[in-house]
Amino acid sequence: QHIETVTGDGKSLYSGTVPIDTTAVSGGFNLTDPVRGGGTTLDAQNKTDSILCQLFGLGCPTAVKFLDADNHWGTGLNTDRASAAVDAHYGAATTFDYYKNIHNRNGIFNDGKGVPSRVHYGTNYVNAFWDGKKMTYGDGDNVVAGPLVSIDVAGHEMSHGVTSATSNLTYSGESGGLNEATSDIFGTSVEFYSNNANDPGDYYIGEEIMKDRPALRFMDKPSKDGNSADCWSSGVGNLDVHYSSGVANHFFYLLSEGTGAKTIGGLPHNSTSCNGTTFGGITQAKAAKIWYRALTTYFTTGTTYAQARVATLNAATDLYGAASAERAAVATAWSAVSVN
Ligand code: ASN
Ligand code: ZN
Ligand code: CA
Repeated sequence: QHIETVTGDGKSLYSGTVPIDTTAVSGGFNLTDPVRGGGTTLDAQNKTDSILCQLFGLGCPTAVKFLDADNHWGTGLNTDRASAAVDAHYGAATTFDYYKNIHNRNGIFNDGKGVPSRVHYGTNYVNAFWDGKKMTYGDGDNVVAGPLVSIDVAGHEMSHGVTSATSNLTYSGESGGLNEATSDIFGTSVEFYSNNANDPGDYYIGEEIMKDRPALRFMDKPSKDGNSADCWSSGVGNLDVHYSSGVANHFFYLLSEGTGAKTIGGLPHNSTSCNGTTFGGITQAKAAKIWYRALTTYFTTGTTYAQARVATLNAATDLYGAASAERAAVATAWSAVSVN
């Protein structure tokens, strides 16, 4: 069977001019990706989902296809509707490729299918979300944030789908923090994987979208956001999941990069342990391999921080051996965030 593939390009808001895979239709091209299971990017036309739609799928607004005559999409400015769609389409494709090429996972559900993305959801909507089936991005309010279509946010949200399809970490308590951290870990890993000079890899979440602060979250020192925990303590599970995630985000940073100050992706990073130890990292790529194996092999719905330590140690043994430097580094990094 011959499958005709069409590569276009687009001027994105955050990642420069990027190649995008599209489909030829009458009058031009639409944003359906024929090489990644038909993932398609749609215009939500500033409508929102009613409660009935959210709960029962009733009366949901229609999102419409984008059409481009010459397959050169967008202007790179937030004044046309296509540019945010280019970012979302590129984000979905890069996340698909990351899971396939790095973790041998064929799509969010491991079924080879792409997922829909909707852009321009609501008015001044400062969020993005995964609803179990598809991606949705707001345009932001241009005061707190611009359009929420950066690659780390795309990778974060779609990784909620991977978590749901695997360990299904419950979205409250310590498991909820681990769920959120998993999305920050893989959102960041997708950003590194994209290897894009306009948005190079870093351990900040949402640095491209935020307008009133440098980023939404900081994995080197999560408390820089004013709310997140750097170190485990009893009761950390009572925090909002976006703040209890700090312990695992800090662990992942320390495992990847170690302690000390460095510039990564052009941004300042400076991490210290909670117990006074100093050490080096094993690289972001190795840390992500360990986290993915723990997520898909050892984590369960109720995994706690103490159990995540055991799970990642087991994952490191599987991947690198019981006597490996990588396994020892996992123990050192958990101890450095007070998970003993
Ligand atoms: N953007 C948020 C998140 O992914 C949406 C939510 O509250 N789940 O964490
Ligand atoms: Zn999340
Ligand atoms: Ca980032």
